[in-house]
Amino acid sequence: GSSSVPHKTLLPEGIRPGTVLKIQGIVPEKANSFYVNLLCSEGEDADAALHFNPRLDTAEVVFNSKQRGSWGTEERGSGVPFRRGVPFEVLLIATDEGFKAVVGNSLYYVFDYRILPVHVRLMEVGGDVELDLVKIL
Ligand code: PGZ
Repeated sequence: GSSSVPHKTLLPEGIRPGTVLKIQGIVPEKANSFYVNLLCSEGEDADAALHFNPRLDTAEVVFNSKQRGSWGTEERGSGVPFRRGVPFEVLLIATDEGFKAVVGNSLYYVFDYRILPVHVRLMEVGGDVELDLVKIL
């Protein structure tokens, strides 16, 4: 697996309901946390339409947005469908109502839009993760 993170994918046309962002990788044995950010611009203080943040150290998966440099209200899925040392597949699907996070074969969470997907310009995957595949469908 290619392990260079952060991994950035430009989305110059934005994304729209129906867009599927597919991420396959392995959570390293010593992982604390990793993230997938859907950002509205390049650069340090970009707004985030979605911050998806599995935390192995605290056994939670945090969802949030960031606007004008400030995090919004955190949401959490129930359970942690990731394990250290185990491969995973995440699909982040833009739907009419929000971002669906599918982990493996199960719908894990729906994060209602705070920033519409048309504004997304960049997907960034980083933190403690070994990436095998990132694909826009
Ligand atoms: O901003 C991040 C972040 C940035 C870069 C990297 C490589 C990893 C994580 N994480 C945020 C984000 O998960 C946010 C979602 O609501 O929650 C905050 S903590 C409330 C995360 O901040 P971080 O960097 O994990 O901890 C910040 C911090 C530092 C000292 C004391 C919190 C408390």
